[in-house]
Amino acid sequence: RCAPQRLLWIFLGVVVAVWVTTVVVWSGRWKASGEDRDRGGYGRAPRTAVVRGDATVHEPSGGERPSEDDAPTKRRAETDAEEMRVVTEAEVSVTVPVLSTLPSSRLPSIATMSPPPLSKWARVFEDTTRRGRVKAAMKGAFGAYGRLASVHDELAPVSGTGRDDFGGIGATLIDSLDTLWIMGLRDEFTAAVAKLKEEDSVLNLAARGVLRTDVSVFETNIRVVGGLLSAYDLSGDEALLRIAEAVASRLEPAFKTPTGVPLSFVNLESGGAHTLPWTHGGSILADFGTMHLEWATLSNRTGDPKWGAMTQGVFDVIRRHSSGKQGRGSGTPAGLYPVLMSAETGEFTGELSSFGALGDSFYEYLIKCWRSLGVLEDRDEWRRAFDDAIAAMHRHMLVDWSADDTTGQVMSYVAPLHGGTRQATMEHLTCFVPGMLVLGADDTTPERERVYLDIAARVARTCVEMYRRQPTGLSPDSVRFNPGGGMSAIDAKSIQRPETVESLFYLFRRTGDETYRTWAWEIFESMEKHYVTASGGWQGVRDVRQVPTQGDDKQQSFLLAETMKYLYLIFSDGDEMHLDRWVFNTEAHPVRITHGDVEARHRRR
Ligand code: DMJ
Repeated sequence: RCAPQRLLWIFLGVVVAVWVTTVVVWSGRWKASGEDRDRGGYGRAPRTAVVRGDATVHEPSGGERPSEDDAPTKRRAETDAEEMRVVTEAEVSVTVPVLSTLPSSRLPSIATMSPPPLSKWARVFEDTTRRGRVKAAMKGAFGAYGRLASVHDELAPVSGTGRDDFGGIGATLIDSLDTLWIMGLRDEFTAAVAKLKEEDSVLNLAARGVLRTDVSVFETNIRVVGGLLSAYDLSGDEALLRIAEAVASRLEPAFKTPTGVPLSFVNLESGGAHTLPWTHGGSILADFGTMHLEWATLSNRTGDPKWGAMTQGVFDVIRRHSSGKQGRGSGTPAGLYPVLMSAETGEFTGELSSFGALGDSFYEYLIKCWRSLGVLEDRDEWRRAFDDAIAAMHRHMLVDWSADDTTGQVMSYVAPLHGGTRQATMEHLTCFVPGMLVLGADDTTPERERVYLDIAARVARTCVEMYRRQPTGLSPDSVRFNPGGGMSAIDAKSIQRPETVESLFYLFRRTGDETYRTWAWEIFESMEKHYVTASGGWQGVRDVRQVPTQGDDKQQSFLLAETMKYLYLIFSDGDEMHLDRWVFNTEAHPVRITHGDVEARHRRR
């Protein structure tokens, strides 16, 4: 009897439900598109990001280039209770900057970042006091350079003059830019950029090819091209990108070899290129193998594919010619590479393979390019080359030589191989290895992750020990490991190198273990005690075994680019230069991680 009435009520209920749903959906869409316009109107769709309980997703908001100082929008997972949870984000994408002034044929289309990888970084917070001390040290060192050696490559802080060991192109000024920016020293940054941009600045002369000087292709790439790219990514000043491209074009003649593998030095004016006499015509692995991060980034930012194509070509030669030489002939185990190569034939030469001088940053760039370059040509090959190298290093080079009395922590070192024979030595340069392994431990199998982090901790402990065993608290440049757990200096100088504090920075960001900060602080205090001179500039120490110390009257440009920066960042909040957003080149110049298809579309034909 009541059926018609009940049907009418059901019908009215459905109509009301449909109406309410429509209103809710449309008002949501209107609101989202309004927010999108407010961000600069790139029309990106809202996305959903999955956030681990301990992770922070903090991509910068929309259309403008964000800066670390601008307090980017941080969206924290509100509770650690859940292991994983889903967070709806209006947008988690970043626009790769493009130059609107470039001819349209060279413009890459806008590439969109994928959601950031689910890295396992610890949540760490700023230590304001210590960070402030590092910043003050940077101010002192940079101020002395500016007063006494401005636009020279480096400062001689005791003589009060400049030195030009990198071709006289103002290496320290360029190397310092991003450190100044990150530390919030914006007046100094602005003044430095203005000086570099002057029509007749040494950098502009170098970029125009009117400076008749030979420069190292590697050093100019990591310091100048890398430094300018980083300053561009941080500040958005397009002039810096243009100068970086012009400098790269002065390095380009070094690549004009039968294989496309560059020679080590090039004349900025004539383009004449050569190798170092002691290499007997060989190019150096750590030189030609440490360029792709910068040159692929240059292609990405300018839209000109040729830079990345040239250095991808070098990787192709390395892979093509390595298999024949590994495991036989040179005595280099499969997975590792001799440190010299003929640019004529592409054949590896020499007997040394090493994670120290001549080899180091080649291995570092395998993992950094894999992790950071978005669509990387032969991407799996880069990762495989890295994992193979670490497996070979583990098997043939890694030695446990002692253990910490208190904690029981095993200490290991990474030895170089001569003709396949392991040497009981390690250079301070090799102390970058733990940091590299922390990056390699991300986004891999649980087993590899465990092994990489374990080796990283063991090698880092040795590097710290290299400092602790000296009366100065400074590490020798290279050491020998003696039977019975002893260590002696081979090269006793200490020249403000960054590698140990660099690794402590990565380990701290990954684990949140305060021990790494404590060790970094010990090192900083030793450095400050022995390096600072009356002028405020810093100098190296000739023999770390002797107190009082004798200085070397040289303030390294990498002190300002690397050592100061990593020390500052280890005492910073984990969101500052977050490692899911930035990759540091081998001179510690951060460039924004690019995900997307720009490189793929502009790939060499
Ligand atoms: C820096 O110039 C770079 O880190 C390079 O890769 C090798 N090491 C020096 C500083 O020690």
